[in-house]
Formats: sequence, C-alpha cells, structure tokens
Amino acid sequence: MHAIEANFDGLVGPTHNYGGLSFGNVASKNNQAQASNPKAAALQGLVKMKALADMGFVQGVLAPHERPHIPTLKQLGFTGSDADILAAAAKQAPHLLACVSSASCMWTANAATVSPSADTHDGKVHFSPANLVNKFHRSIEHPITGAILRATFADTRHFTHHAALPSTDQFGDEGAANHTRFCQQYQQQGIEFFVYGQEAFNQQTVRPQKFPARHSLEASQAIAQRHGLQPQYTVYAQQNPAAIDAGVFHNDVIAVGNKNVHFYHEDAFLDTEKMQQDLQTAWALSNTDPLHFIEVTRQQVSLQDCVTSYLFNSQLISHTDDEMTLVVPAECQNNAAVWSYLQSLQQANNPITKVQVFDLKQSMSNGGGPACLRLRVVLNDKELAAVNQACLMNDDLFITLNQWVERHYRDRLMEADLADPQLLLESRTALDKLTQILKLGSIYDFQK
Ligand code: SUG
Repeated sequence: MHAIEANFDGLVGPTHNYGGLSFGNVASKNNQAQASNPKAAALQGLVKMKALADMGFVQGVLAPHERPHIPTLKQLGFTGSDADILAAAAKQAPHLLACVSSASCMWTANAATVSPSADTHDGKVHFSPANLVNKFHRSIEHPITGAILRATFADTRHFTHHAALPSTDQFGDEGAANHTRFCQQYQQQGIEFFVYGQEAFNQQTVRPQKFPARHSLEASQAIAQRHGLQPQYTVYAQQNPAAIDAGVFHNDVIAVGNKNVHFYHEDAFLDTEKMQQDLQTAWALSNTDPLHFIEVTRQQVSLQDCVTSYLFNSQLISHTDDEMTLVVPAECQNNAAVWSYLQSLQQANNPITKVQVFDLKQSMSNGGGPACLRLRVVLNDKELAAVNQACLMNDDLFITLNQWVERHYRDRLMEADLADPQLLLESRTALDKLTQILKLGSIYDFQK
C-alpha cells in the first residue's frame, strides 16, 4: 500500500525562553539570558509547517507542554498555591524554575523514535517517547509527549505506543534526532539507522571528553528490540566523539538522510567506512538501485560552520519520486562557505535539486533548526486516515493557530517573567483552548 512521510512539527509553547540549559549545545549557552519572543517563535514555526503543507507534504502539529510545570516543582518539595510555588522557586532555585519552564518540547525530533509498519514485527507503527535523561529540563517531557502521541495516533489497530526507556544515562535516548530510515519507497522495507554517542555499559570504548554523549547504543538496541525490527535491516554507528566535543550534541546536527540519500559531514561518524559498508550491506538485501552517500569534506565546510549554520539540521524531503529539496535555516544563507557549498550541491549529480530557506531564528538561538522541529512519521493510506485529522495542517488550521498565537502569546520574555503567576495562567488558558482546536482531549495535568 502507498505510503508517505509526514512531518509532525512541535508548536512552540508560550514560555519559549533562553535558559542556557543545554551543556554541549553551543547556541543554548551563547544565548542564555537573551530576551526571547515566544510569539515570533511560534509564528516562524507555523510558516514552515504551512509552506510544507502547501508543497503537498502531509504536515502535522504536536501540541506544546504545560509550562512552568508545577507538578515537577511539587515533586521537588515546593508547596502552597501555584503562586507561592513559583515565588519560592524563583527565590531559592531559579535554575529549577527555568528548567520546568522550558519550551524545549518544540524540538519534536527528540520526542520519540518512530518505526513505520513496513519495518516492524506486527505491521503496526511503533512509537517510543525518548527519555531525554541527559538534561533535567527535557527529562520531564516524555510522559506528556506519550499522551500527545497517543491522542494524535489513537487507533490501536495501527499504532503501538511504548513507554520511555528506563531513566538512566545508560539508556540515554534522544529519539529520532539520532535515527534515520533509508528505503527505496516509503512503503517498502526500510533500513533503520541508529546513531549513538557512547556504549554505556562498556567503559573501555571511546567517548567525548568535553561534552556529554547523550544517547547510548544500549538505548538504540532496546528500541530496535521493542519495535520488532529485523536485525539485518538495522544498522548502528557511533558518532565521532570529537564532533560531540565541537558542539554536535545530536547526530542530526551533522547528518540527514531520506530514502536513498545519506548526506553527512566527513567528521560525523567515528568510522565512516564501516557506516558506509554496513548500510550498503543492508541496502543490497532488497535494492538494486544505488544508495547515495553525499559526504561533505572539512575543506568544503568546516565542522565549526556546520555547528553555527546547522547545514545538516535540514529537512531532506522528496518533492518528486527522485528529486529532493533541502529545507535549511537562514543561518546557512548567512554563511558564505555553506551557501556556496549549497549552490554546488544543487548542480551536482545527486537527487538534491532544490534548497529552501526558512527564518527560524527564535528556535535556532536555542540550537534547534528545521530538522529539530519535526518528527517524521511514515504512514500508509490507512494509517494516515486513522490519524487525528484535527492535527493536520491546512488553510483553516493555519489561520486558527495564527489567531490563537496572536491572542495568547507574549512577544518578549526574560528569566524574571517565569515567576509571574499570570504567565502560568496565560499558558494554561492557551493550552486548554489548543486541546479543543486539535481535539486532543484532556492531556495536561492542569486539566485533570
Ligand atoms: O536538547 N535545546 C535543545 C535543542 C534540541 C535540538 N534538537 C535536535 N538537534 N534534534 C537541546 O539541547 C535549550 C533550552 C534552553 O537553553 O533554554 C535546549 O533545550
């Protein structure tokens, strides 16, 4: 049965701010304490979603989470009314208040790992929310992420939802940001490619020295196991520890793949040759057409330029059966080396024939480019029909969500504002309305 790849973007939440919370993510650190603009952030995201929908792609929306998250502050010992809790947290532990206020769930590439039904043992689409255990502010995402995914992909005849893996570094899981699927056509058996930062249980293996390896091999193996993937179509590769130390905290900052194309930097993997061989071996099991490796050299684009421009944090999407568009952030246009490389890429003999640029500065300033903002879900016709249709982008939803943002979002937020009880109220009012727009039911703690 015919299948497509849908993108489900995270709608930026009303508390989007620059908390400097992600050690190892250069943009997050560099922009700490800058004023943010949640309204602009949400509108920028909606423009990208609508543009892809207008190009004919299936585009979904995933709702933001309730923030500041009072239940987490209660779990940490804060008591009293919501206003008391906010005031006490702001005074005693402002870093904790920043963590429970982050709008980081916008980066839905980290929401979960998704295996299409063509690859899984029971012919269903499998979802595993990522535990995101390496960063406290993200480790609180998975329960509500799971609830949102279940409300979006509710039909148990087609969709299987797992809980997150155990919340320990040994099973550190950052979701689809470290997962790529190669295939000839989306409905066919694919190769699921898992990239990890460290082998957690084997301390003898190499790992980064400066910044954390957020994702473990053991997490990827457990995901493959529970999704029922076939071992011969499952490939693992280790990230280059030096790249992590240079600020490549997720593999999707330095590599992206789609169908028969793997586009990556020469410094992305610990053993590039092995990665190529392992993918070729799996590919040859069911394909005769070539798998394209587009390797960008240091000379063409330096590792540092990859990190600042987010060249590889692009969406690689098929606009025809054999031509692809690369959706890049505006930072690529502002970098002479990257922009010149992108011109040559479009002229070269490979499936990438178009480049499309989006202004996502609000998200980029926290280290989140176009690819971070979307979760890819391959769906056949029946599965697509079973998705919660209220979450799919179209002209009406675009207008409704723009009006919703205009009504409920602030255009400036600083750290001190996070303690404002009015912000909590605004956020809850907005989300309550959103659950009606997207027909999600009561998914938030404050709605229970
Ligand atoms: O996990 N930034 C996110 C960015 C995630 C990008 N996602 C992918 N590459 N797929 C992170 O580091 C920063 C929040 C702050 O500092 O306020 C943050 O969480």
